[in-house]
Amino acid sequence: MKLISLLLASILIPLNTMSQTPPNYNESKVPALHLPDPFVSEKGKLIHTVEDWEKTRRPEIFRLFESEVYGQLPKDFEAISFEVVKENANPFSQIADLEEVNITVGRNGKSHTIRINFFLPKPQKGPFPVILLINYLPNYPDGKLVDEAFWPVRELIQRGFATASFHVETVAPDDAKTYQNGIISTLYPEQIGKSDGLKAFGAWGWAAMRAMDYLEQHPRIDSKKSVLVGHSRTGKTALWTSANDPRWAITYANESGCGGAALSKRKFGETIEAINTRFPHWFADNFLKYNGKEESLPLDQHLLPGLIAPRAVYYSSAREDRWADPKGEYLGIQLGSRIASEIYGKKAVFEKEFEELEGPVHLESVGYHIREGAHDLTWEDWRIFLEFVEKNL
Ligand code: GTR
Repeated sequence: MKLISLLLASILIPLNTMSQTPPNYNESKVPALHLPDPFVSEKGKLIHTVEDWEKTRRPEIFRLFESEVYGQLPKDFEAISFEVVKENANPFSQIADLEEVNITVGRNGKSHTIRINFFLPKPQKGPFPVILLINYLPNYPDGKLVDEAFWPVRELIQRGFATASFHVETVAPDDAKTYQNGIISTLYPEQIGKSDGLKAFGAWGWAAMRAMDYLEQHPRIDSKKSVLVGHSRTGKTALWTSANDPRWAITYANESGCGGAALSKRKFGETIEAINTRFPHWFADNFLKYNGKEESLPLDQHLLPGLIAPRAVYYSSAREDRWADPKGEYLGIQLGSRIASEIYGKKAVFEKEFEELEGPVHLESVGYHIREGAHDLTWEDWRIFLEFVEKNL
């Protein structure tokens, strides 16, 4: 009996969180929420207009996320070049052209190369809208192209999208010991050791920006119609990327949970301490200050969609993915969409409470769905999200 319950515990709780406080999955134990007001500046000024938002409040919130949560995402470099190589067979040669692109970036006499795999519908010339997926799955490293369930290239091409993906390992390895062995030590070594320095999420976001540099100059791409997609850890990354880079028209974070869509102060499922312990290379070192002290965070994730507004933001959850806190993810977009509606005048009010949701909510520039099942980016997620894209791109 004891053995069975031990086994069960190790299935339900990721192993290295077991030494910490067990995760809370009980709604009645969620603390009362005291969330910072997006519409009051640090000096107490009420924020009503686009100008007040963009000149005063947005920069304050951006700096807080940069210093306390994600760390810096440096924008400077000296040289960038693109080289199309041919290393793999095109698995979709009937319907798409494939470009395997090496993007080489130079700074301070050093350079680093990342790879994107890029499919364009054929025989049409375009220009096409484009969807970039940030991939991290270990079994689909760069160059090995696609897992069709996670990245449904065929369906995207058939619907008239060009689509690209890069793997995070070509930028900054997803590993606490080796994450600096990519662009961080090569291009931005001065960031190492800073409490708000560049970490893995910033590095992956930087790579999404370099992919956009390529897409933007591509004659067959309409980069004004661009969509950035990430799942889970790369959903968190996608949100921070779009907060830094206004070139993305739509940003989609699937099941991005703690440090992404979900409110940290709810302490439901994965907590700041749990994520910082298992993944110390993801967030700025300053984020460690909030381990077990979510109430002292001077922000929460409901402020993140506002950094992307008035561009579109989409979240989704899976019912069984309680570790990512589906209700906290919904609240993140429900509260976060207030910038789109109250500052930018979009029809972006989520009227239903989480418990009342019956189907996807697709509003002007913001949307959300929850599906049955476990943590994953599935075709069902893509299919519902694409309905939103068709309305909002
Ligand atoms: C989990 C982690 C989450 C999420 C997820 C993923 O183990 O706790 O924050 O990022 O991994 O990326 O698959």
